Amino acid sequence: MTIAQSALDTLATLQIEVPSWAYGNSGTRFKVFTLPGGPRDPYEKIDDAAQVNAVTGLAPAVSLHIPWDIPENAATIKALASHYGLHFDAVNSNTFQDQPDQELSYKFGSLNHIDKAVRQQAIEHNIQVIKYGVELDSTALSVWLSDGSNFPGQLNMRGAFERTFDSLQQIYTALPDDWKMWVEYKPYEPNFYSTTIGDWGQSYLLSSKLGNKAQTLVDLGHHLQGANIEQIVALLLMEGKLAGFHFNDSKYGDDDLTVGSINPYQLFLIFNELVEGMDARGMNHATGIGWMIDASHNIKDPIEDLLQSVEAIKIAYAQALLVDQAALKHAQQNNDVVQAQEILQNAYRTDVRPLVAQARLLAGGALQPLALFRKLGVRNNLVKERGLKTVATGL
Ligand code: RM4
Ligand code: MN
Ligand code: MN
Repeated sequence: MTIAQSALDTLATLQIEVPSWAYGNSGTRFKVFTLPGGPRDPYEKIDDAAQVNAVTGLAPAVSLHIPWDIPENAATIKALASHYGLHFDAVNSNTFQDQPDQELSYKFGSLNHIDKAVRQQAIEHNIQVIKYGVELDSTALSVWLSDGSNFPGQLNMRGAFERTFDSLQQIYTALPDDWKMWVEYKPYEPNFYSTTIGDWGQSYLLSSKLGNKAQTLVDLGHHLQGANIEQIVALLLMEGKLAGFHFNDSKYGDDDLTVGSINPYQLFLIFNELVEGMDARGMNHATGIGWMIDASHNIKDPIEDLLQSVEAIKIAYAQALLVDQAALKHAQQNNDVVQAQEILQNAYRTDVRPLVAQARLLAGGALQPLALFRKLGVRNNLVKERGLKTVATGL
């Protein structure tokens, strides 16, 4: 079998998970723009997810953010999803915003809060999210905390970490046997001095102390500039602690831009570490980790943006599959720096778009998803059905 043939087979099996929050209105903290024909509830978000899956054939999983999208009637939402051939993957808790009916505020933290009652409220919310997830057949709880401090002296850092660990432990105990807990890190924003789970070391420390079911989630936008993300990925994978990804791209910070729009070479290098590392550990690429998009379309049509993101992931993955790993190893062992670079760049500079399109066809998708989406006038139909000005749940 040629490398291209085996890449084709593998490509068609990698499925991408799309978050429910990606379909609604978006913008920045300065301005949120209304999306014509935007989804008004979780059911319409599932309808939109079905559009992405129909044309890509490769995005059948949905990730719900709670309480933005509460599956009040799990049976109905599950039936709708399976009608479209979709299923639910990770469920996300939210203790970074105060909800209108909430008793205690998260202004000064949630799982790390100095007040036990606030921590308890946040713990119970996470356990509630697990319960929703169980009803939806999810198998992972994804936790991102904004907890931290805005000014030096505000927080005892060791105390904050210990309280967070204690809270996470209580949530961990509530996880069903076949579940995972994904611990996401982020260096800053909304806190600008310290974040309690601020980098991969802190997340790794927590997930190691928690146990086998806990792993570290890598959001590509959650690193300080210049960080070598592929190296972080390689080491987490080596330790069996890589939960998976929140894919997006960034130029400055947590910009949540379309995957591959700013630095596609970095994305390729990450995929190269993934392919090499997963093969070394005998892992199944498709099921070994979680493949999620966490981007914000900002000023684009969210469905079109997601189509671009899915394509970028597939391209980087295909290019990584084309890397001649045996030749690379040989070059590395001979300290042949030039040849090692040639091998990587040969793969990166290969136009794999026809291969990706063929894999998409094999998976039941369209040859040109974006062109088809436009030709079918999907957004216009959604505007007719839902109206020009809609209010969606979410950020
Ligand atoms: C955070 C982080 C989380 C996401 C929220 C909305 O920066 O990336 O994964 O759920 O944003
Ligand atoms: Mn994220
Ligand atoms: Mn983020």
